[in-house]
Amino acid sequence: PFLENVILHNDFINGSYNTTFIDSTPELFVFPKRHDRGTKLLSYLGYTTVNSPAATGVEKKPLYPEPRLPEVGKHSEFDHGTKQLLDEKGPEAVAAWLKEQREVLLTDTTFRDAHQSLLATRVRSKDLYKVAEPTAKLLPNLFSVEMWGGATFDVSYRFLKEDPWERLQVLRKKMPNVLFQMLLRASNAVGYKNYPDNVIEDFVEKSAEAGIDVFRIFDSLNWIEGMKPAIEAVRKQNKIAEASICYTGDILDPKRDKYDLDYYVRMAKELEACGAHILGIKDMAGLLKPEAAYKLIKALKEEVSIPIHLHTHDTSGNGIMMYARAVEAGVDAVDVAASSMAGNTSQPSANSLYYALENNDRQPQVDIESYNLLARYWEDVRQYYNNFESGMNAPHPEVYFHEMPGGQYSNLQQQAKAVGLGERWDEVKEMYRTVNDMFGDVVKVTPSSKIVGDMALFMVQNDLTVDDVYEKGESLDFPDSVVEFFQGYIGQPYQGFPKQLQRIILKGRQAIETRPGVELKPVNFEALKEQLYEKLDRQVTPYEIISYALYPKVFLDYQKFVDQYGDISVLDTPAFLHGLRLGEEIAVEIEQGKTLMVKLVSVGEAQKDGTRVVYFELNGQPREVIVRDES
Ligand code: 3PY
Ligand code: ZN
Repeated sequence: PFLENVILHNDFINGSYNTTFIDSTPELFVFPKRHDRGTKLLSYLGYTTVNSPAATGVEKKPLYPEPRLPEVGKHSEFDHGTKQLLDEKGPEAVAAWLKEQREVLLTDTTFRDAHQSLLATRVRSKDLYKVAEPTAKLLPNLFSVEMWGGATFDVSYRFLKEDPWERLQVLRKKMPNVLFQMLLRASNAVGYKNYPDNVIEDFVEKSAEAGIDVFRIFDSLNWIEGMKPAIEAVRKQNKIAEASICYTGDILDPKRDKYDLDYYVRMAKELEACGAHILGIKDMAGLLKPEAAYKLIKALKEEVSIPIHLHTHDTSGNGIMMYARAVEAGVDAVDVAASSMAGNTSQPSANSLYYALENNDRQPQVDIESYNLLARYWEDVRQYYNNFESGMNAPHPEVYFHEMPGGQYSNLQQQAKAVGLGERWDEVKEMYRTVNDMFGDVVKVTPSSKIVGDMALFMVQNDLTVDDVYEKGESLDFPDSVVEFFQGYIGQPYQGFPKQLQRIILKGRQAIETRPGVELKPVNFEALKEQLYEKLDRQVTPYEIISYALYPKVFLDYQKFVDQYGDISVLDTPAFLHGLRLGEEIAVEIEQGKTLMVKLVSVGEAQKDGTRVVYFELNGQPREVIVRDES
């Protein structure tokens, strides 16, 4: 829906095209099936209305106030920001500039990690688009906005039924002045397994082209070998490679000496040598305590010459205090979220950090009144997503025990509920720690964290103890992700695998010690293009090809959904999640200047075949759709 097609292209209109035109601009040959968008939309709304908890009387569709959006008022233009610096001077200049600044710079994660960590990544593009321009105009001094990558790619297709590339491209237009940052899981891209090197290279190239400037690259086992192709690919695009250390354990606890200060300093130096422009410290679970942060940052500032960017999750409630110590030790930038989307499993609050550093010469230089107004918008929007909240309403220092990443907490909780373990969540958390110790104390971040989570669920579900695994392992059917992990398919953990457990889990299967990307056959993009053409019966874009390469099933399911229901990203979030109330009328702008008025008139009785007729008015005309009642 986002790309124009050929008949609108100037070269086509002017007749100045030749036979390479199809090959060089395939995106122009994508003809959206325009017919009957109204019916498709009604089918979706009918289905959602009948099957949402609101319709079944389990709960009522709430009434939401219009989110309070700040006025941009005097800001008719966008002030120049870090994006202009990168475009004009390149990544080295941005790194040098960052290091020179006296104040601590901020990355705002509200558009990505904050909602990944609080709301299971469910915030929709529509809610981001509304606040994008105000954010860019009111906060032009941010170092960057983290708005893509991590789980957002998969969740867009899978649950939101949106195209993640479109999100990136639209936001880029609305926010032209601030660096865009994404989280890249190195050789796992935005997925849960290693991909062939040429997939990583192509994905980075497309992401850069669509608008990403800063790539925070990490490997889920801190295995630098696995990060090299991604670092190379980013450098090749002349974008910023923020190569990151994942922080785990506790450098001040002599009993946790696997990951000590030396380990992190060594890794930092290696990443600098690999061509990192910025050193990221990714404290994905929020385990870095204030005094440890001071010691770590002090040591790293002495040992590496690139700027240091610190990321944490405020799960324990100690985030602001930790940042204050890191700022004292000289950290160059930190990750924060708008206050109403901060705290707990999310990042520490930007607004609170601002006040915490008042009268400190490193206080961030942002307009706090604007930031407070932006937080009001998010306070309202967050209500929409109430069903995805984790229920963690207070500081959770227990994280120092289970060590679960902030971005995983609410997702694993959903996963546990889905397999009937909702009531045994405490046991799952305990088991998560037990599995970590069994696996030899591993770095836990996507996808290694998911593997630890899968094993924990498996053990709780089957009432297995550690001894059971060792004694009955031969007869147990371990989760695929666990088997693949012990085969070395996501890389090599620091100090290797626990050998006995590896033998039990692999049951004679071979393990590799080389980088999986070297073993995997490069993807033939031309062949994929043909395959997709066959399946979708239309020309496909390069973005669609790489999405298909990363997530074949998820991508095709999304296409099937769009065929059936059309582009539902145009719906407001309450309608998307709950459908309509009886008698409710909404305006849906299906494209610029074209609005449909949709009113729910009544819902018919359930039929023997499990369907219901749902009666609407579409632009004042009666229309009905038959939907399956699965409630
Ligand atoms: C992700 O990989 O999605 C993460 O947020 C890891 O912390
Ligand atoms: Zn994070």
